[in-house]
Amino acid sequence: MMNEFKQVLTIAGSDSDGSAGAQADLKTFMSRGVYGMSVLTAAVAGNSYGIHDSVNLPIDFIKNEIKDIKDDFKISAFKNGMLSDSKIIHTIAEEIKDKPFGTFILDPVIITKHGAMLLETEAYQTLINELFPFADLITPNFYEAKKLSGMELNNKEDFAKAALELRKLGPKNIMIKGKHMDGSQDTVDDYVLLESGKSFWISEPFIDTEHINGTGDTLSSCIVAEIAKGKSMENAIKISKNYTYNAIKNEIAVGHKYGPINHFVDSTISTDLQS
Ligand code: PXL
Repeated sequence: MMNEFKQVLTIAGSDSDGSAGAQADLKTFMSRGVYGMSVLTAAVAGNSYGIHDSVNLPIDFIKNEIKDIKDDFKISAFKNGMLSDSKIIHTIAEEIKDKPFGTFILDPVIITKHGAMLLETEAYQTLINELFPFADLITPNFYEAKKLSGMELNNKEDFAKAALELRKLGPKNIMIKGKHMDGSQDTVDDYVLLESGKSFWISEPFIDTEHINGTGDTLSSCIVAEIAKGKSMENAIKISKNYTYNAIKNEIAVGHKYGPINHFVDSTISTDLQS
C-alpha cells in the first residue's frame, strides 16, 4: 500500500535564499506532513541582506502551471504568497473562483512587517475586489490590517473593531497579526475573529532576533497544512502560531543578516488539539 499524503498548494513567488516565498511554504508543508506543490508567480533574487532583483512570470505560463495542477491532483487547501501585479491577481481570481483547490488562506502580502508597501495601488484594489471574497481566512499583519480597515490599532478594542471591518471585504475568518517591532514588548498578540463570531487572542513571548524572514509565509502555510489534515480553523490557527513561534525561537545559523526561521521544529501543542 502506498503512503497517502494530503496535497496542498502555494501560489507564490520564489525567493532565492530559501527563507521566504514558495521555498518557505514548501518547507513548512514538508515539516507538517503534507505534500506541497507550487504555482510560481514571480522569482526574486535575494539573500539575508535584502531583495536585489525580481521578475514576474508570464501570465500564460502561470495559467499553464495551474492547469497542470488541476488536471492531476486533489488539492485540499491552498494559499497565496507574492502576487505582484493586477494582471496576476486577476488571473488567480479567475482560476480559483470555482473552488478547485479547497480552503483558501489569503496572505495579503501588501506591506512588509517593517511598514514598506509591496503592492501598487491598482494591484491592491484588485486584491481586495477580486480575491478577498473567496478567502476562508486572511492573515494581515499589523500594518496591513490598519490599511485595509482604515483604522488606527492602538488597543485591543481597535483590533476587534478592525476585524469586523475586514470581514465586510468578504473573508470568512480574520487573523490580525500583532506588532513586534517594539523591543519593550513581552508578547506578540494576534487577534482572531472566526466565522462563527467567536473571537480570541493568541499570545507567544516576543523574541528579539533578526532571524524572522518568511514568518508570515510560514504561519499561513502551516494553517493550510493543518486544515488539509482535518483540523478546525481555530485549532489550525493555534497550532500554526505555536509552530511559527518555535521556528523563530530555535534559531539556525544561516545568512549574515535577516536570516530564515527554523522549519525543522515541531509544534509542541499539535497533539493536544484533536481536530
Ligand atoms: O515574506 C514575504 C515574501 C514573499 N514572497 C517572496 C519573498 C518575500 C520576502 O522576501 O521574497 C518571494
